[in-house]
Amino acid sequence: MRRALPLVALFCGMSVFSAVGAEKRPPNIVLLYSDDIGWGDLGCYGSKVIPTPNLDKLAAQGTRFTSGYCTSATCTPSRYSLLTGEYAWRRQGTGVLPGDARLIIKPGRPTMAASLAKLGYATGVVGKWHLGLGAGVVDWNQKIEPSPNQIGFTYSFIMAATGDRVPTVFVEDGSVVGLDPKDPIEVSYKAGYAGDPDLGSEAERAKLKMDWSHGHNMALVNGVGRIGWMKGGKAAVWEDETMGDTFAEKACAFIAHHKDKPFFLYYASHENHVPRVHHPRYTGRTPLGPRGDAVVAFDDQAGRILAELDKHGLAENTLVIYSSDNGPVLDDGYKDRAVELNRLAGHTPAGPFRGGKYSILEGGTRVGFIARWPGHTPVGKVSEALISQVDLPAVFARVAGGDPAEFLKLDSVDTSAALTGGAGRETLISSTQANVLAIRDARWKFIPATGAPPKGKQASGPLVDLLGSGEAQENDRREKASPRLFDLQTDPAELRNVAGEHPEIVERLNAVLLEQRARGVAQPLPS
Ligand code: NG6
Ligand code: CA
Repeated sequence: MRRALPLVALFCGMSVFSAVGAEKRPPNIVLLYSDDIGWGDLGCYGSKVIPTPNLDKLAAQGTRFTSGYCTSATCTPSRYSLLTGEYAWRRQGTGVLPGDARLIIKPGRPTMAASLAKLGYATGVVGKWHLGLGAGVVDWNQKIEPSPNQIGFTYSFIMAATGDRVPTVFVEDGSVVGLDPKDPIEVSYKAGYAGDPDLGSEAERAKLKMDWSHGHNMALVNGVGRIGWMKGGKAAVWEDETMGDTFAEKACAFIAHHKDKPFFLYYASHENHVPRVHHPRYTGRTPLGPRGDAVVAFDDQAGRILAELDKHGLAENTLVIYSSDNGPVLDDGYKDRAVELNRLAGHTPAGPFRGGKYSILEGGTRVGFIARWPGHTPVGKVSEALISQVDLPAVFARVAGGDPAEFLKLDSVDTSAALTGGAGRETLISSTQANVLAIRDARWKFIPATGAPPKGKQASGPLVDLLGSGEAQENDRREKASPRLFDLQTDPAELRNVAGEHPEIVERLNAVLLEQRARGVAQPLPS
């Protein structure tokens, strides 16, 4: 299916890509996607206590964006937008999914992977999926369809949802890996199974490898409590400690296998989502405990994948993008001491921003965003261009020599020029799972009032806010009662609401937001 079309012709009007010659094969694309890793967690974004040499090197060899965004402050909606080019808040049923949810992207819809597969790319996803599987009730003992393989991926090696949700098994091309047919798997999000331990009891909790702090008291797997219940499938159950190595190996094998034709690899690491149970070789690599050590594990995985590109001489003709699915969180349901150790080390995982995972403040969606494409991305540049992950389906179609029109009809903007040193978006919308929306332009950010009653105290700064103290929560409630406008240039932490001083800017941004909302909010998913 390799095309012989002159790429230069397809890039007509896009002089930024004129260096791509007619005979040269289209670039490979590798998307390194982390989970819950914040803007401030990487060395190249200012972390002093987490060593991330591989990501730092990637940034030094390419361009590091300071206004790169996921679309939502949680996983499923961000990944939905990333793959479809449509904001998740336009659709119902795109919030954080249980592990037995049906696939929310209907086969036949345009996806980032399908558009590249049509151009002849091998398209692989390795890692955390969290977009559902199957068409209703999944039988984990049969071939599961639809899976990523029915929406554009030619290869998939995934976990269904998250590390803290059952089923705790890998699924490769629709089949559970290592399943013993004599020990079938059952999964339930309604009730436990006979013989399940009571993870609410002190005696059982004392035996856990990592105790839970909220939720995560249902199934017991590998000494860790999870969300949902599971029975059987013992031989297929993953080991949290080796999961990162398994994913990195599968990703490298995919690259090696497809080195002779264009490929797209979506590497969706589980790091540093809870439970943060990583390989013991990472223990103590940071003063932050499992949360910080898991960021080191992610950097290592990225390093292995980048080394695999080098090994096959592929780095020159590969666009590598790094980003994260949502901002950072400290206590996300397990007692891994993240709150205490971050406080002690003075580490600010959301960098200079306030809020984190789940929040409409910048810390929720403004994440690390790095692009390296030798000969195209300016080397060692720091770019302020606005770029959103919802753009990537269009951007990837463009750089692969395809037509991004199917994504431009939705919410993608072709920001490929930003990769080569040019401008990005004019405005960008971010959201929370509860469909709270915010809009920003180069300078200003507007968050409409969400109607909560005003009470509580004043703001206390970024770190305290992320820690979710009672004070910060009170303040949050109070803030939400009025429309908020922040000058991100002078006030990146969003501490000073200047809506009253700039009614014309509020009006302008609100008009764009209303126009966008008028195109659809919380509609049913295409059935
Ligand atoms: C929450 C979980 C949290 C995490 C999150 C999804 C509890 C108490 N909290 O409901 O641990 O799993 O969902 O994270 O169970 S995400 O990054 O996949 O969106
Ligand atoms: Ca996440």
